[in-house]
Amino acid sequence: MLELTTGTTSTTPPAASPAWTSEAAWSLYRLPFNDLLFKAQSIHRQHFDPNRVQLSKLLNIKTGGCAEDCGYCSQSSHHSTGLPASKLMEVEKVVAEARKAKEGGATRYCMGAAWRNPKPRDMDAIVEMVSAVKGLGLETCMTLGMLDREQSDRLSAAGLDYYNHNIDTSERYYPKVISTRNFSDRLDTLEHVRQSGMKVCCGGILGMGEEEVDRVEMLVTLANLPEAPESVPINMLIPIPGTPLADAAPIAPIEFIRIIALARIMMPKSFVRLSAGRSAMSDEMQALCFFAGANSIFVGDTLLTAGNPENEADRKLFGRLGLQAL
Ligand code: SAM
Ligand code: DTB
Ligand code: SF4
Repeated sequence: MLELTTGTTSTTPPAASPAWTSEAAWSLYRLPFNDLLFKAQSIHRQHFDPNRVQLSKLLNIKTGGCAEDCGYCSQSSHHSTGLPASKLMEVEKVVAEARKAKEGGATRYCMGAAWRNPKPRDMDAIVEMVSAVKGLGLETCMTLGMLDREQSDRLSAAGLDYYNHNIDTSERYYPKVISTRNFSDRLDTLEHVRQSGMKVCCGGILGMGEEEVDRVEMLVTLANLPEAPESVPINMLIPIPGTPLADAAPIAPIEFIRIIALARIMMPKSFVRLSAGRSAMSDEMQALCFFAGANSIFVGDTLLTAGNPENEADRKLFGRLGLQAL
């Protein structure tokens, strides 16, 4: 093999970004808490304004009746959660809601549908939603389940900025949470999204009964994707009565904060979103998450089906911490 290291004729491929090993990630995770947070905050400051937080708003454009059996989800038809299923929302209604979100300070609008994957008959309406919401001057994001390459190309051409598709947990723990698809199905869709030129929003949920090592492994998978996701939502399970995970033991706040810090260190340029579960967090826990490098949240009192802090509570929290919207 030719190993030319100088000049312009080198045949050595350019160095790939360093891969994260499980060992390296675990060593960081186990650092004394102060060392871990200091490191995360130092890295955060190299890439972001530490006092600015990006605001996203969610809208459920199609509720309930989902064919998948995700153990955490209120919208799966496999669980009895009492949530009535609805049809796909009309485009005008979506645009009206997006306009309100913009007035409320959100810069990204994320539309979610309780689907295993979009059907061909849904695509025209979806594409219209993307163009109309983008026309308001908002960044657009959708989360519609699995996509084939043709669908991701169509969404990208319509101007969709981000696609959210979470890996949720480690590959090892995945079958304990979902049986109707594989971890690798998730990775396939993420690849289609990338190949179509969209930005990737991908993270997971903590507090589903997984072990600490599963949380670290989830981050190793994310950080080792060919390109790290631009947006990494870290959700704390909102236990939903009627789902298999309704009685899962809650995660200890310090363990949650450690994962936020690790995500910041392993994916230094990504937005790390403190996502579902903020209603069950104290101001102090959220403050430590921001210190550990979280720099994005969902705003508004509803996520998809579950609650989120009122705008007024977030306004007060931002005031107390001296945070500003990005
Ligand atoms: N059907 C699409 C899918 O699964 O990709 C989009 C909607 S799904 C509700 C989006 C994400 O929300 C899930 O991947 C999961 O990470 C998160 N989520 C759903 N229910 C949750 C809950 N009860 N607590 C915390 N996060 C939840
Ligand atoms: C993500 O990681 N969290 C959001 C968004 N992506 C789509 C969804 C949270 C859902 C919380 C439960 C609910 O509202 O039903
Ligand atoms: Fe369906 Fe998504 Fe809920 Fe899973 S998380 S049941 S795919 S809506």
